[in-house]
Amino acid sequence: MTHMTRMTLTLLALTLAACGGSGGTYGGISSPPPPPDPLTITASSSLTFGPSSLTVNAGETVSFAFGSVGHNVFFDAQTGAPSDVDGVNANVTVKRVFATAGTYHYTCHIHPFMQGTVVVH
Ligand SMILES: [Cu+2]
Repeated sequence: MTHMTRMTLTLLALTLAACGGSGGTYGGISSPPPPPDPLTITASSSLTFGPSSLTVNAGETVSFAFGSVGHNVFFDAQTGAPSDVDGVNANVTVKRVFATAGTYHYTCHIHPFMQGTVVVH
């Protein structure tokens, strides 16, 4: 074997090694995580309901998510309004179904300046 031949074989071996492992697939397409439930009103420790106005479709369920500070939800007396979330609610999520189209204003009686609206189409 000549010097040149040995050189060529060495380069060929290196080239093959560098290519090793290529051609693999990228695996399955991972699906994105599900979006957070958009029908949630969060009663925050900064004493606000967010979003202050939430629009839903009739028959949909809205989650009222209460954080570390206790709150409640009292709807203005109105036909079609769901039942109030009375008492002091902290670190809990309470669901209410809005079955009837309308605009429902509510207030936290612990913090009367905490108010919000659910608009039902
Ligand atoms: Cu409150």
